[in-house]
Amino acid sequence: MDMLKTPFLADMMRLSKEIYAKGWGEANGGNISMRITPEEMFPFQHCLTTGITTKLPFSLPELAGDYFLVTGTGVFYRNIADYPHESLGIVKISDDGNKTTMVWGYTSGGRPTSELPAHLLSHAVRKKNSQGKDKIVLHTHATNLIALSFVLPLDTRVVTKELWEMMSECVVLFPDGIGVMPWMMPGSLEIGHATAELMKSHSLVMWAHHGIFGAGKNMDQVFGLIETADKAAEMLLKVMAAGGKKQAITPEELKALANAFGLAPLAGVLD
Ligand code: 2HA
Ligand code: ZN
Repeated sequence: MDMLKTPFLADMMRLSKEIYAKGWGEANGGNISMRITPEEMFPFQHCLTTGITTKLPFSLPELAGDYFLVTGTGVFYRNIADYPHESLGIVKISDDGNKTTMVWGYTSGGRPTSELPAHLLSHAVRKKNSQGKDKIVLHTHATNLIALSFVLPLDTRVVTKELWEMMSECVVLFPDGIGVMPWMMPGSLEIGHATAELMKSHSLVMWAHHGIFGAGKNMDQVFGLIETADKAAEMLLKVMAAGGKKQAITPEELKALANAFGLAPLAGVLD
């Protein structure tokens, strides 16, 4: 079977088009990674080769042997579906967890995204936290969330409460809130470690004045999570522009809503 026909590649190509259509992936902005287990990759072993091995600046034994389908550096979201072999690639993590080997894609001299540290460090955290369910890390330049990072205090609990208040879905889709971090150097090891630290307790992490990181079990879920948070941010910006809130869903109502879904909202937001 051709690698392009696998559900991994099909999902990646479909969602990258949607991200571009949303206006969240201008030029080479944003990147995606998908964890593929050795068992899931087994039927496609014949499609793999052994390419360049690169040492990682950290060791992630929790990801040893896993495969990652990752967008290439400099790749434009709008071109991924038309040029998948050039735009995408698969790397395998070594048995000691501190090297990657390219095993598919990245033709024309490509290599994984500059944000690979943030992706792999986040995957390690989310894999552990979700007992292996979380497979996707998606970074995109979600317009309204970026705009919001200029007008709200850069505080996890403040931003979380403002978004939850905008519509009922928010507390249900991200009861663990949105982790907020200041602007940091894109592609650096520091931004990677800071993101992964927040991913221990939040499935969404806001990179102030830059974009959003989301994690979850599949592409549709993570896309939906970011789409919902960005819509809430869009409404909040409209409400601010219209003169500010006159009323909103109350903390008691938000608690009751989370309770109705058996969810525990992030502590310290509604008290
Ligand atoms: O790949 O989005 O954060 C371009 C970026 C860096
Ligand atoms: Zn970015």
